[in-house]
Amino acid sequence: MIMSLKEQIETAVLDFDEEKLKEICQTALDSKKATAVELLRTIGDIMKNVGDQFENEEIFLPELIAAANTVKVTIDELLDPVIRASGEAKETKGIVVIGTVEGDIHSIGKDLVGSFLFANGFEVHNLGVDVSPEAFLEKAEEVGATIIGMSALLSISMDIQRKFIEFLNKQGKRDKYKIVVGGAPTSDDWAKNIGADGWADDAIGAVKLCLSLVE
Ligand code: B1M
Repeated sequence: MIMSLKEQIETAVLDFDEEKLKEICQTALDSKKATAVELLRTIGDIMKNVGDQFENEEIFLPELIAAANTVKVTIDELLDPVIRASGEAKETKGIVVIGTVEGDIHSIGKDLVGSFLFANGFEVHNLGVDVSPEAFLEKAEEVGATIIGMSALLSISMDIQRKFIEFLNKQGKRDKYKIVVGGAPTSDDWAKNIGADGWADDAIGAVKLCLSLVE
């Protein structure tokens, strides 16, 4: 039986086979079967399914960690560099500083958003995970950011998004930046409540939102 590209990727992720996943993605890129952005989107969909399996107790924490580590290698070592190289010559639409908030180490969705923004012409500074309000502001000031994007995947860490906006207000710097928030427990209402400039449900929504904010 011939497996579709998505099935091949899914099998490699569920087998935690880092080398195989990288090889499948490299072959798909070389043969122009898929672009790096399409591969990223597919990996994102698969991780959502993996998350559902975890929630339904079909798989357990060690497997979840292994799947997440497997996709991270391909994203960091193959897809992100390809996307970055393809975007080098583009004119910058805006400068985005993005990270996952303090106390939270979920990186996959945030990286997806960062890569999509980059692929759509933004200069992106990805601060990684567990980023303090001070570190967000310091980087934003250093690079002259237009937008600060905060990701939060935990109900307990999303409050840091609110605290960051408070912190910016106290520093007298709130009006200097557009603040975008996202992550599974957040919502449009939450973004409005905390005084953010926008919320996006997924990476494509984040691109649309950021484009609208810089227009
Ligand atoms: Co954790 N985790 N996790 N986890 N994890 C969740 C989030 C959880 C919902 C699972 C569950 O229990 N049902 C739950 C949170 C519950 C809650 O608080 N509401 C949870 C928990 C509890 C935990 C731990 C506490 C578990 C433990 O140790 N007991 C622990 C926390 C550690 C910490 O952060 N301090 C933990 C750890 C981990 C792993 C390390 C195993 C791993 C992360 C590995 C990594 O990222 N490198 C992990 C994973 C993989 C998940 C799930 C299964 C999947 C997350 C993911 O990657 N999704 C997740 C369950 C789920 O989401 N169904 C879960 C795929 C990704 C493409 O989607 O991240 O939603 P997502 O990003 C989307 C959108 O949200 C949006 O766009 C992205 C792309 O479409 N988006 C933005 C995200 N950021 C955005 C920013 C924007 C705009 C849009 O603008 C700036």
